[in-house]
Amino acid sequence: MKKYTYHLFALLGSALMLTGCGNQNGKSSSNGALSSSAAEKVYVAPGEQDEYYAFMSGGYSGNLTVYGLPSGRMFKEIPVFSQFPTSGYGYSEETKPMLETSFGFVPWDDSHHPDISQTNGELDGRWIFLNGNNTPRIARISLTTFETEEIIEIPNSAGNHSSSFITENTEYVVAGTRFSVPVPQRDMPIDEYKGNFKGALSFLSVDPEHGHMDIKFQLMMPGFNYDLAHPGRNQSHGWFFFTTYNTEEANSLLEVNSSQNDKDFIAAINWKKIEEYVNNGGGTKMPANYAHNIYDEETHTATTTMKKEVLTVDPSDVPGAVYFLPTPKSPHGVDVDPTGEYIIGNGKLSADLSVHSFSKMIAAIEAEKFDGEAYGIPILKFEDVLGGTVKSGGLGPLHTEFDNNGNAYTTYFISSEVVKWKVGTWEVLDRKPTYYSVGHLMIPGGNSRKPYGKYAVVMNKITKDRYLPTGPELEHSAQIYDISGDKMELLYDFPTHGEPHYAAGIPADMLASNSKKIYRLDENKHPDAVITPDQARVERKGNEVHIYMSMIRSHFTPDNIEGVKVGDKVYFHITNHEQDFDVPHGFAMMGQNTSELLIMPGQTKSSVWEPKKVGVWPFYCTDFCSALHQEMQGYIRVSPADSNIDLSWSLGGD
Ligand code: RUQ
Ligand code: CUA
Repeated sequence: MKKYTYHLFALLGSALMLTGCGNQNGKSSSNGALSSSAAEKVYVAPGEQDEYYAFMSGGYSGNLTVYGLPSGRMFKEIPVFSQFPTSGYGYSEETKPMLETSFGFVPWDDSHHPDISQTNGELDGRWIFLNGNNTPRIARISLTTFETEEIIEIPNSAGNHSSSFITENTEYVVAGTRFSVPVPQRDMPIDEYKGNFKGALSFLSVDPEHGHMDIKFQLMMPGFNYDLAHPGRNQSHGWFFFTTYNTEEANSLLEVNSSQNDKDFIAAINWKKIEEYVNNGGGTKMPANYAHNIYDEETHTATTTMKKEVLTVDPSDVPGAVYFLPTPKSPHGVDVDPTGEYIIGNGKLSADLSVHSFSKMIAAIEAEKFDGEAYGIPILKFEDVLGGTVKSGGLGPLHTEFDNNGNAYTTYFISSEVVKWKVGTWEVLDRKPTYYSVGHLMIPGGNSRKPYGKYAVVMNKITKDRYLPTGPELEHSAQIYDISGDKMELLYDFPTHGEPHYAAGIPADMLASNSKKIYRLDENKHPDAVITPDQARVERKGNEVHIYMSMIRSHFTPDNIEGVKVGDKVYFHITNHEQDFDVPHGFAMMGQNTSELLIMPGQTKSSVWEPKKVGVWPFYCTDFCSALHQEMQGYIRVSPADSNIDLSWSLGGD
């Protein structure tokens, strides 16, 4: 039996390769079919601007990229979980703490799901959240500075994948574990997984004013894999839905062993009920160790606090808070429609799409119509909660988003297509091929109460022949469809950096006018800032040398420094005195074992240099800032460790 199933999956795998990439005959149909109006629809003339921002997760780049829609032009890469030499993020002394964890400095992660903050279920444009999958973390990025402002580590979690999704008023950002693990972590045989590992679903409260995150509670669920999540909205606000797979609790060869059960579950969590329980003193405080890193915009500096405790909740202690909805085998995405009534959970190996009904779920709960329980959690009956089935003929449904006309759009990985269907009638309205093997899709506002519609961006896992070849590695590919008419129209392909799993889109006018232009020098509270050039100086403290420097077009103050010795630890503290938009200066020191610093107008950044060789070593500005950018340079004289050259500094001989 085992062998048989194994072969079945091997077969399915090769079918996937065939159908996934078999659409390549599309070369003529995919290109030739495009009308000239498609070109017009994505053409943003020189000097004009895009209609939407799209924030694409950077996957294994650990970062977040910012694109314009409909043009598909990339505007920026925002460093989040990865060191980023382009700006010095994670290299500068101020930002190194952002990447601290309980495992020490972790300069990389795998980010999957950006989600924009909401008020009353609508995008509000304040922050965007992003998950770190590998070393479980959640980041909050400001949508005024487009900088990462906060990262919190998630204890008791592993493979932080069903994250980072937010509730209707940004009450919580939710982080679920993909891999269940021993809680607390301990040395134990792997094959004792079943019944002993736990799946932590973490609810992080978000301070409404500053956005600061805090783990309010962790729900300790059975040891399944919690793959994706989405909040309820409107009538289902107060609930959160998580897909599970591996309800078999297998610990090896999951491609076979976790596909034994005909149905897995969507876990429905009444977080309001648990919140109330916790607010009344419920839950168990558990020792933990996790990093909370906050970047302060006034001091331009991040600090790390190690937190020592987390509040855990056992679902069986809060009756009525957690239920399981049977869902066809190994579901991946779970998506809730704008009305909050329908919960779409997809068996990712199936052809049909089952849709759960929230009101039927509530009715079944009230009637106590259960079909047994799992670890004390009641299981509802599939038929009792089934709202409808989309019979589409596609294969491998993954993710669904919604437009503003009551339609849903589902991606099918195995048959490489996106299928449009009507919410409520379950009728398939249209289908279009994707090139190739689509994962998520994104419609601006498409996971809120108020989708903006107009465009759908699908994110493909395989790129193949879409662009000129660039060696074995190709960037992933996104495709934009016009969804304003009855039929979807493919408009454009554009490459995306890293692997964009999910994305979030928002109308440009909600962000553009709030985008920060400079940091005001008179508000700079960095303790090592040089606010006026006469504060520039060099100080020695034992073998530490601190250089307090300013920069403005087109010189550093000071630019000649002597008296530094081999064995010293030299700190550069550099303040950019520009107060004009779009005039950063860079700083790079020859032989320094770190990246450049890219310093924004009014900002202070620091880095360390341990000179190893005697000589006169140059530094320079890395960002072409004026006609005399090449003149923006300086020298540091490094003398032997035992030299008695006095410390001195100057600019233009003074
Ligand atoms: S996903 S594998 Cu959101 Cu479909 Cu990460
Ligand atoms: Cu400053 Cu180039």
